[in-house]
Amino acid sequence: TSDPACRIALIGVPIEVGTSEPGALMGPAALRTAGLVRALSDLGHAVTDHGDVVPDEPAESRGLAAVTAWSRALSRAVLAALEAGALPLAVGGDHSLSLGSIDGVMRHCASQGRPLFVLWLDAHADFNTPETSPSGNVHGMPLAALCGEPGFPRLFAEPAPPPLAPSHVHLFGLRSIDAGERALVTARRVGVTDMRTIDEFGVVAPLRRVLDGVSALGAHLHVSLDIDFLDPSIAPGVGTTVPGGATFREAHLIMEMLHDSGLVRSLDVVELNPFLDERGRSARVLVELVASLFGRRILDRPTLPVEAVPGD
Ligand code: 4U7
Ligand code: MN
Ligand code: MN
Ligand code: MN
Repeated sequence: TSDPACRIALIGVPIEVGTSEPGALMGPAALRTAGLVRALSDLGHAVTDHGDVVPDEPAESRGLAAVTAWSRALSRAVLAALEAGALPLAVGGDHSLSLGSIDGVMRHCASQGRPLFVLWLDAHADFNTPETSPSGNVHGMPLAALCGEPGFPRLFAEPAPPPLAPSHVHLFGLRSIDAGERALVTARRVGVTDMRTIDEFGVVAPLRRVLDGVSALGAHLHVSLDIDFLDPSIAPGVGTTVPGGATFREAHLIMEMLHDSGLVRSLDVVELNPFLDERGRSARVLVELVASLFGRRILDRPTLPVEAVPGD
């Protein structure tokens, strides 16, 4: 995204079979209403709206089988976008959609022999398995499935790509984790910047460390932005609110740093629930943040080293 302009493939994923709170299926429509395409094309990007993904089989019930029907279709759309040289932007929809988007990205990376790194901006770890999940909701499980934890039925089309390396996943903004997933996240050595770390060090130092690692790996960076990463006071339109999230300024700065890094090659924006929102506030905040990730800035200058902070 450091190029002056890029091709962006917008893919709507109105899925809510991964959650027990109805309303997320309205997310893509709300983001379009809030002006997502316009915000990105105003920055000079060539945006193609591919409309909404259609699941492979009609999926009415909740759970893993229904999510699979969506994720296989989304995986193909994401892979096609990457193969066409575009940056896929999957907008949801609940977080189970990342099973499909990241499966598509993994296939692309495997074909290029390129490592993949996933930055997970979320209040939650989303590392439950069907065994550890207290709720049974699939939106709390995508990372465990992608990292090859046992207990999942065949989610991905054959031949499935090799699983995601847990050491190439970084949870950023974590403040709610269940006992079972905490044990897994620790045992698998998933990278974590929790809210306490952000309280102590701010967002800049931890994120720079992550981005330096990604750049040293030469990896494709996939960013998965769960709206509950943000504090519910600025983004109330979400089913699973957890107090004590990122402020608007923190989230905004993260987006600017991601843009400046030039490393982001694919993006999910998930968990917006317009039915729970207040007059479109949360959708508008997300559009602002996505625009910052794609290069909207106050003045033309990159992130500065601390010594170089402009003064008088
Ligand atoms: B989200 C939860 F138990 N961990 O598994 C679960 F707290 O995509 C919440 O991050 C999952 O919003 C939240 O159900 C999923 C719960
Ligand atoms: Mn999530
Ligand atoms: Mn979450
Ligand atoms: Mn949520």
